[in-house]
Amino acid sequence: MDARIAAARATLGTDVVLLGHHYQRDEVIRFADYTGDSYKLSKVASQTDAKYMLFCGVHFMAETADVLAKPFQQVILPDLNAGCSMADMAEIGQVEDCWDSLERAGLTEDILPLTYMNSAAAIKAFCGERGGLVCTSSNAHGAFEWAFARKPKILFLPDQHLGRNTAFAMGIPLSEMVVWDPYQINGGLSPDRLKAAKVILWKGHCSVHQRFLPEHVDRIRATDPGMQVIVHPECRWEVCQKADAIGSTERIIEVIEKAPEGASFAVGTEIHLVNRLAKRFAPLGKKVITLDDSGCLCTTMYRISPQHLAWSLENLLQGTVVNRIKVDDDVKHWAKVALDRMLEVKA
Ligand code: CIZ
Ligand code: SF4
Repeated sequence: MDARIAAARATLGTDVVLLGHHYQRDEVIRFADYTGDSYKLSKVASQTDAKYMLFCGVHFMAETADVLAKPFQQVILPDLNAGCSMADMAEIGQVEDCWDSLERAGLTEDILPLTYMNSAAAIKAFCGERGGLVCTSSNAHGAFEWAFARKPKILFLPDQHLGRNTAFAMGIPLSEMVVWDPYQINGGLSPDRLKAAKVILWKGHCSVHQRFLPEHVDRIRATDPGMQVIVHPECRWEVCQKADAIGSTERIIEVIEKAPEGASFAVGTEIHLVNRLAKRFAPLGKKVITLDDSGCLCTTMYRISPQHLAWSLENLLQGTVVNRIKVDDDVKHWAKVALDRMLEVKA
C-alpha cells in the first residue's frame, strides 16, 4: 500500500493535496501534506489551489472543505463511512423544531445559534442564516465572546460538553445552562427554565471523549502526582474541572512541545494522537500516556485506511473522482457565511 500510495502521489503532484486530521492512524497520516485540527485544516482548505483535496478525516470536515473550496476544486473522503457520531446527534429537522419552540416561547430574538464544527453543513447554514457562526475547540472561547457581544443567549450545538466547559470558563454558572433534549417535548424544559438560561446546550456528546471519567484523573493523582493532566474540552465538565489544562488537539500538542525535559502528561483525547505524541516526545525526555488506558479509539476516523487512500488516489490517476463530497448550493451559501465568521475568530 505504501508504495502504491507514494507512486500515485508522485504522478499526481500538486494536483492533489492530502489533509490529515490528528486522530488519523499513523499509516495514513504519514502521507499528509498538512496535519492539524479541523480549524487549521479548514484554513488550509480555504487557501490551497490544488484541484483535489483528499480529506483524511471525517465527513463534516470534508463538507467544510467543500464549502470553503473554489469552484474548480473537488473534495474526496476516501471512505464514505467515516462519519462522526456526535455530528449525527443533531439533525437539521430536530434543530428547526427546537428553534420553532424557542420562537413560540418568544425567545429567538435574544438567542444566537452557534454550532461546533462537528455538525452537518445544513446546521452550519442554519446558524449562519440566523446571525450565528461555527466554532472549533480551538476558538470556542472567542466564538462565545463574539456571540455574547451580539445577543444575551446562546443555543450551542451539538456538543453539550464543549458548550458547558466553554461557558463555565467564562464565568457562567451551571445554574444558567440548560440541556435541550431533542427527544423530549419542548426539549424537556419548562418555559421558565428556558427564559432564565443564558446558554441552551444541545444534548449531544462525543462517544470517545465522554469515556474519560473523574476517577481516571484521581487514579493518576494517586499513582503519579507529578504528572500533568491535560484533556480535550469534549470531555465531561467533571473531568475538565479536575484537569490541569484543557485544550484542543493543537493546544495539547503545543503544551507538550513547550514543556521542559522530564515533564510528564496524562492526556484525555483520541488514542492515535496520544500514542503518536508518546513516541515523538520520548526521545526528548517527556512522558505522554493516555488518561484512561482502556480508552476507545475514534472508530470512524479509523475508517480511513491505506487501502481506501490508495484506491482514491489510483482512481484519480485514471481521471475518476470517487467519493466526492459536495454540499448543495442552497446550503453552501449560509454555511460559508457561518464558516467565514469562524475563520475571523482567532484560535
Ligand atoms: O476540531 C477538531 O479537529 C477536533 C475534532 C478535535 C480537536 O480539538 O482538534
Ligand atoms: Fe466525532 Fe468524537 Fe470521533 Fe471527533 S473523536 S470525530 S467528535 S466521534
